[in-house]
Amino acid sequence: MKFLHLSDLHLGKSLGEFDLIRDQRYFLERVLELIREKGVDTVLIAGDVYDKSIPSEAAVNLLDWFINELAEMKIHTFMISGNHDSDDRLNFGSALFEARGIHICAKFDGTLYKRVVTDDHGPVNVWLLPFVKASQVRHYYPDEAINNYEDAVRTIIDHAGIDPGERNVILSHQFVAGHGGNPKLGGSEGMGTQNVGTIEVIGASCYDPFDYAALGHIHSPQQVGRPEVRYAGSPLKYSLSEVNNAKSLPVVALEEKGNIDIELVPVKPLRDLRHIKGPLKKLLENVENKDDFIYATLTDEDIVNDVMGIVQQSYPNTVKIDYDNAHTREINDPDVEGISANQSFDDLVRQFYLAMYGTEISEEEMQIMLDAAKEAGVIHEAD
Ligand SMILES: [Mn+2]
Repeated sequence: MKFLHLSDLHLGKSLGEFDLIRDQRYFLERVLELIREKGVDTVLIAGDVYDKSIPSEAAVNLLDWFINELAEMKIHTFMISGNHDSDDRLNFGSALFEARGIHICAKFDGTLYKRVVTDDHGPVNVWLLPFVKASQVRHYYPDEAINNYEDAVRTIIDHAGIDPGERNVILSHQFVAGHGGNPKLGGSEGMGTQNVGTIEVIGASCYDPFDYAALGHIHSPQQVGRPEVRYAGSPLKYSLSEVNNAKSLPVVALEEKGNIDIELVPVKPLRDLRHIKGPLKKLLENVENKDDFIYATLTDEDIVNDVMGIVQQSYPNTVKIDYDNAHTREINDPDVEGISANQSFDDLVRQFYLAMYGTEISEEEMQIMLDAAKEAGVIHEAD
């Protein structure tokens, strides 16, 4: 079996005001090329197929086209839902699609869904676990102690009756951490930082029974623990924080039990997302790949009027412009000299306000600060 691992397609997503559907179509065309080139027979899509629970028409059309192409090419395709997908909508037609080798499992019904693919070395069990919350799993296993997401996933896997002597592959969309700590986030996962290090984190050892775990959820491609427990990552840079995040696709040859080879194939986007930095004049001197998405940081000391309009004449797909100059550095790194430990709360607030706004704080605003500080326990009535 030779499979290609995809995840977090987020079909229908935009970057700032720019629609990415052309870029996503381009990516999926490259996937089809890669399938032919590498002799891939199976495609795994590990959730967040769509960007929204009610996807756009363009996104639905794109997925429709893609799975039709896969079916025509007789590629076994396995797909689960992620936290961005609507379970019911993604599940549409799944019973009918089975007959054409398109296996969609978007709704958790209490059991781990299994399909068997046979190759020259015998059967490969492909297990599909759509995104689940602990509460959903508790409903099916009322007698198990399920206090967090790890308990939930372990319970499902423990009840699946996995034969460790056979070859087993799982698709799962969860927040998985290795022994070394949490995975490196891409930045466009769309989850709050409060999720990191809490009940949603699942230890990579949950996936020990599997020869390969095709994970989705984290947008930065990486292995978690061992190389065979892996996030494919999103196909495109979906946020400015991913500007230096090189995307790749795992192409995995699963031979007989214990013999697995993972090749990471770099992905070249239709339009890259790049960060450029320098004085405006210099940045616009040598314009390269003008259709790329641009995040520009200007080092000019003076603010330029209608700077977006000016930059977009050279780079029409400019997403964001900010400044790095003496003024912004002062705001980001205020001068803390001249503050001493025995200054009163009032004095510190007055000083800070003056530094930020260049004017004295009003008595009314001061009172709001004092009330808030008392409520937060920063100062006490007697202070
Ligand atoms: Mn995602």
